[in-house]
Amino acid sequence: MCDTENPKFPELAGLDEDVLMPSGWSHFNLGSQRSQSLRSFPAPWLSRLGFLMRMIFFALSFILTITILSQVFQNQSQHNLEHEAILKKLNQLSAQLKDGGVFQNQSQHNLEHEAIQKKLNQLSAQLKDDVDLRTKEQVQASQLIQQLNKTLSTLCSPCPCDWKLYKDSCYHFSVYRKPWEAARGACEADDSNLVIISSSEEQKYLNQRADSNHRWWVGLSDKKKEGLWHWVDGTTLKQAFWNAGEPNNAGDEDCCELTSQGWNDAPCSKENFWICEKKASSCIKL
Ligand SMILES: [Ca+2]
Ligand SMILES: [Ca+2]
Repeated sequence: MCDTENPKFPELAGLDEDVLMPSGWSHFNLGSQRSQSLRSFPAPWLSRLGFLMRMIFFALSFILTITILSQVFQNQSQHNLEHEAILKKLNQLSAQLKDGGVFQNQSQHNLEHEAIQKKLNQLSAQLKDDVDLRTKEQVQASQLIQQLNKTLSTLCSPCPCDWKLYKDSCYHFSVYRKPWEAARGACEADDSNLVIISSSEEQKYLNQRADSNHRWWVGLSDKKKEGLWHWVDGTTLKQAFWNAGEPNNAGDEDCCELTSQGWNDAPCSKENFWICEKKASSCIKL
């Protein structure tokens, strides 16, 4: 017989709706009518709904667990790879250190450094030898130049053969007499001029060289203007060596003559010996 009064799940038939509903549902105010509806809802459906919810909760929990475990394993795998790479590098360094690779490179560098230092020392020694050789050659060249200059000085004649050399000038003492202008002309014909006395040393030299028994024309006159003495090169007289009381222009005396005592103004027409002067030739020096 089929008993419709007995439910298929008799164990649920006697339970209250608060027991069959999920936790917390009872807090909702379903009202007496809703409560009445649930009481009239068939018990098998309530049982199936609870089972379905448990399955969904279980499935979600399972998926979440799988996801977390997958992430953990993935991170662990990456860490393992990094660890393996570091370990591999350490093994390589250990092997290199073991077979002396590092020290071998250092030793090679030391050898190269020693080779470079040795080469530098050789170049330095070679440079010093070159400098010593250059110095020796310069000394020899200097000695040779001095010897050549000495030889040239013996060959060099700064003055003509019948002229006298004093400092930078050559002097010619005439052997006959002429008036002042003719004597000046004779000097100019010989590429010189009547002597210009420009220092006490020159004056002393001429007094020593000239025959004291004669009087000698020098290149000084006041022919252009009385009392204003000029040298033959146009310069005015600055340092004079007149005899005492001279120049006195006694009888129109406009030309200067050298005597054993000093200078005297005398008539230019008077015939005297004369002294020519010209610059000495410079010998070539190395
Ligand atoms: Ca005069
Ligand atoms: Ca005089």
